[in-house]
Amino acid sequence: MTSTDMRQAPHLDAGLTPEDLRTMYYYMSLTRALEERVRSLYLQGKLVGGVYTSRGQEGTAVASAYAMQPQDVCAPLIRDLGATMTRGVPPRAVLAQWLGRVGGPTGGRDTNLHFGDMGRGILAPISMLGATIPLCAGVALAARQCGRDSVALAYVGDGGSNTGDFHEGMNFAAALRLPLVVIVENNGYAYSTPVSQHVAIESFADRAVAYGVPGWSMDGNDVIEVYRLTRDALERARRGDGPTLLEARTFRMRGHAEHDDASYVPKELVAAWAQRDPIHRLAHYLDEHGLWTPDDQRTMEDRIKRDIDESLEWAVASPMPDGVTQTADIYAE
Ligand SMILES: Cc1ncc(C[n+]2csc(CCOP(=O)(O)OP(=O)(O)O)c2C)c(N)n1
Ligand SMILES: [Mg+2]
Repeated sequence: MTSTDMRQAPHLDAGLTPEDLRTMYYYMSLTRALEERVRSLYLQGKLVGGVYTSRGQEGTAVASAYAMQPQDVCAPLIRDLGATMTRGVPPRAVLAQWLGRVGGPTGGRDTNLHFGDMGRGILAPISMLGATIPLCAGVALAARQCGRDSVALAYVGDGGSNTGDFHEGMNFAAALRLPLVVIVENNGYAYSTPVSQHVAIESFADRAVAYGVPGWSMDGNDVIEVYRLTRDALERARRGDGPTLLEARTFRMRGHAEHDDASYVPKELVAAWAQRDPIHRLAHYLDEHGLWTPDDQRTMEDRIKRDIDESLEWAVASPMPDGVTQTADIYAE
């Protein structure tokens, strides 16, 4: 037996079953396929507003959400649709939301950006970047005060982690040892500004020392690593050891949004990251370890396509809001 044979496969070390890996693959692939469909609707002029996608970052969103417990609360941003869907929001709700239809979670009063699902522990994104860190610190404080066994998980971009809110929220949560996990998604850019031009640190995990909490950097395109470290951070928080700051090293494979051709991103950099695509990597891992068959993959891809086709048909059939409901849920009766 060689030393390679004697090592346990990484998914076994992380406590993941083949079924877990296939489920994560499903949600990553569903996220990408749905965003591709949305992009095509945008190009046809069938939806209004910007189209922001998470292409290349699905591994971080899906694997971190997969590590959460149902009673946990998360605050996904625009690159975290995979987390929203892994927590159970169905494609039809997402598509109706993007199309501004009554059937969407906000009843057609917004399009893509600001919807959550409190029943599934998903806070709606806030446009002011960094604001979800103190918000999630508050959610964590409330959980502790109410005796709930729940952890708050906030996602933030590399750019968003430079805001005052981020530092205040982190420090507050650390001082009170609140059950909070923060994932900084270092995707190389904040709009058109490369990371090397907006911070002087090597790793966003290094910031943790300033708050007195652990900081762990992970390969954001390796679902097994993201799952394992997020789960460990959630467990630390759950047993009362306080916050953890995680950095996910990943890459934004498209422009900031579809109106941005990202011509400022060097082509070689995109090509290098394409080699590390999280979906292809997991497919390769499943092949290599014999954890699925070509038929399993085909069946899954067919199911995703059918599901998106049917969801889109349902969303298109859902009416636009009539205007009368515009102020609903805004003012107290
Ligand atoms: C406090 C604040 N400043 C600026 C903006 C404008 N803005 C929206 S997205 C964005 C870039 C965000 O970059 P990053 O946090 O790295 O997230 P990414 O888009 O890469 O996921 C900026 C500057 C904002 N929404 N909020
Ligand atoms: Mg970024």
